Amino acid sequence: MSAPHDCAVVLQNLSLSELTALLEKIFLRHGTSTDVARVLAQNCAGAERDGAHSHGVFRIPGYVSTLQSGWVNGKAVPVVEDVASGFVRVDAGNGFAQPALAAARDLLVQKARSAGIAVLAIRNSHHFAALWPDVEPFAYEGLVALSVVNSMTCVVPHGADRPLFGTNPIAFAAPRADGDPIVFDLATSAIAHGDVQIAARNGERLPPGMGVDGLGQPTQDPKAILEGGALLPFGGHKGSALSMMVELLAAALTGGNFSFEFDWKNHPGAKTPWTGQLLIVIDPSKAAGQSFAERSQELVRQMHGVGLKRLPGDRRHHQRAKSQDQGIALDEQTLANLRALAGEN
Ligand code: NDP
Ligand code: PYC
Repeated sequence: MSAPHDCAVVLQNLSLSELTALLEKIFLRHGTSTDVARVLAQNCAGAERDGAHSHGVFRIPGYVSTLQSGWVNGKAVPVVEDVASGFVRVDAGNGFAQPALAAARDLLVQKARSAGIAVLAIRNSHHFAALWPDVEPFAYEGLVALSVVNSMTCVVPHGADRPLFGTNPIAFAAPRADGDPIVFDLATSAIAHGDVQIAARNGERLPPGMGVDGLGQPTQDPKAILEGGALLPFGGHKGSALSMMVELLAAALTGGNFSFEFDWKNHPGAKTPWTGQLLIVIDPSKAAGQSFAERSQELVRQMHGVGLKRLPGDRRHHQRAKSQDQGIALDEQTLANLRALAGEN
């Protein structure tokens, strides 16, 4: 959606609340309920603020075309079921996963604090966003959280000939005593599909080992991957095993679709995978010994002690601080496109 940032590009800075309000207007105008618009706008604006560009405003045209195609229900009301002392289920009603999480969140936290651990299984849901926003807030509340979501068939399992898995990210968040939570969020493919689209748009080649063309031959051309080719898992058989685990946890365990089980060809413009999502939340105050947050702080101290300069999540937090200080920079064309989608010009 954005123009490449060269010297001819004029940037405009928006506050988080300005960008959120603009995105909310777009979602509402394209058929979501007010609750869904609020949740998705906050998610997407937060990703842009943190420099998570593959899942920030770049995704807005995809959300809009998906809503227009009738593939997703933008007004779905999630149905939350309290099924066991440590297990919550949500049927997202063919709506987005984030409002389903929001609807079940209080019950999930209550269960995690009383039982020490709780699972949230979301099915019949669409996840088109970064995964870290789903786990990071738990760590700010002193909880440990892990989430997985499957996506759409575009990754060849290690040793196979054809794609089957989704890009299937895993996100983890843990509190620490003296700093922002420890958070990582990674696709189990060698590169996220969104980054392949951005590389194709910018006319860039990919590093080797990311994907194959339509004949199954290695390629560094993002267009060849997008047009009939496929991605590879990261780390060969290891990433492939993790991607398989994500399919099992996010789909088989939730009652959602595997990445290969839905067919959107009768909905031109549909971009959001119709799958499932699993969250596991742990209350570390139930653990033995010194406080978990002190222990995780010690681990960070030791990692820095052996020369580590950058933890996962550090880049986002630096960008977040910069955005809070200077505003969220969008190029003029991107902003004009967003305003047009919001019906502002
Ligand atoms: P990256 O490879 O960019 O980053 C993965 C993780 O590693 C991040 O936590 C990142 O931290 C960290 N990291 C990156 N470089 C370093 C480094 N040099 N040292 C230490 N840590 C580092 O992410 P992906 O491309 O794998 O995924 C991008 C996004 O795509 C994710 O948010 C993911 O959730 C999303 N996605 C969503 C899907 C969906 O179905 N909804 C499907 C697939 C992906 P930092 O953030 O600080 O850079
Ligand atoms: O970047 O791989 C990706 C992705 C899939 C669904 C949403 N994002």
